[in-house]
Amino acid sequence: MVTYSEFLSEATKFMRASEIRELLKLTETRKIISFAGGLPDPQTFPIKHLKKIAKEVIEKNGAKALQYSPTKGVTCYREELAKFLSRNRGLKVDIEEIVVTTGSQQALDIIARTLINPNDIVIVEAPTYLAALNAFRIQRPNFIGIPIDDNGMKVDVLEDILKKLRSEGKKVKFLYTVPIAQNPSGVTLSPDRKKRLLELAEEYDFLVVEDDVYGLLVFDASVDTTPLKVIDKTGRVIYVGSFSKILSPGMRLGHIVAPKELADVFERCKQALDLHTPTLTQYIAAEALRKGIIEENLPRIRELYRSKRDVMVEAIAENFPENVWYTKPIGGMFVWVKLNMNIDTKELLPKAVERGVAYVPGKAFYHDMSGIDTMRLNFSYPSPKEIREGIKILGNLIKEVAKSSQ
Ligand code: PMP
Ligand code: G9A
Repeated sequence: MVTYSEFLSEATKFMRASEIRELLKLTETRKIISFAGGLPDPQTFPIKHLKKIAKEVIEKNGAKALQYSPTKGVTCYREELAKFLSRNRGLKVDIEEIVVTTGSQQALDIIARTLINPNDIVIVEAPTYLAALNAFRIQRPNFIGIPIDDNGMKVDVLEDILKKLRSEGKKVKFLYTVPIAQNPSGVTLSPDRKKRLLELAEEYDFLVVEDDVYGLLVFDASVDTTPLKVIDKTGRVIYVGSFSKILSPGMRLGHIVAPKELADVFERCKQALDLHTPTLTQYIAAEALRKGIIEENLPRIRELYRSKRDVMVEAIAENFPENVWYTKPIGGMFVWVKLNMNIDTKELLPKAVERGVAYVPGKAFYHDMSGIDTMRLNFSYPSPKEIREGIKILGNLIKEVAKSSQ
């Protein structure tokens, strides 16, 4: 008998199972209304276009598209990506500042590996994207969480913490933020706070990792969606993007945009991880970008998600107890709920699943596993009918449990 645990590295102790991925196994095998994983609605995939492009790419460019390719990414794809980011996010970048990653999840892993030493201070929103916490955690940072409100991270609280850290002789390595339509809460950082955040980064000398995966999924045209990287004048922002939410997550196309000196370090790190992101998907995406397919599709995706958000928010207002607090996101894929009662949403989950509904308990989105009475509800994947049904089931369950615990 081999005792495998004796052979495992120290690092494995810090590898947490992702609640989202574990729930995905459950929702894939059971007939259930899933408000759990942040899956795009498959209706948004431009299947017809991609079928045609994939065929053309293999026929005309097969020798290159099926070959190994550079670690930073296929040149023609990075060129198209740079143009796309300029047109849609106002970013002016040289292709040497771009590292194409295997999903933006890999970007977070690369950033963790190249920037974090054990015990370094990493600041995150509380709550924040749980798989970012899991990627960072393996490098053993000390997390500090900053609370959020309807205008995103509370920058005044951040400032107080930075002052205190400085008085203790401590420095922050980087701050990770999802400024627009945040995962999990759906809130968006206000323009004043963006400006102040960058001033603080300068004053206290830390880097900012901007995760912009929902930056183009905003339904309310009046909201300012300027990336921090566009406002940044001093090169402190490392920008992370992805085509998972606006093209296809299965293609696994993410990217980091950073000053060349850093991009070169990220490239070295990626060489050891997977040599490069699949060449074929980069060729297909380059052609999709050239043909303007994503831009053509975006208004339709936004409208679809806006209408699903409306259905969810209305259903919550109708079916959940009155003192529950929930966000009304201007974009993205999630509504965040705080029950404001003595209910542990992790304990509630098996009961919800028994009744045919899944969600992600909020705890895992907190660096310190607080937020016991919170939950994240995805509205992009379920149909409007399922949203109405599922929220009703969940609302009734919450009311029952609240009553029985009184
Ligand atoms: N960042 C955030 C904030 C996300 O929500 C996600 C996916 N849910 C990712 C990164 C990773 O996405 P991908 O690897 O598919 O680009
Ligand atoms: O399937 C995944 O793990 C990606 C989704 C992320 C999320 O639900 O936040």
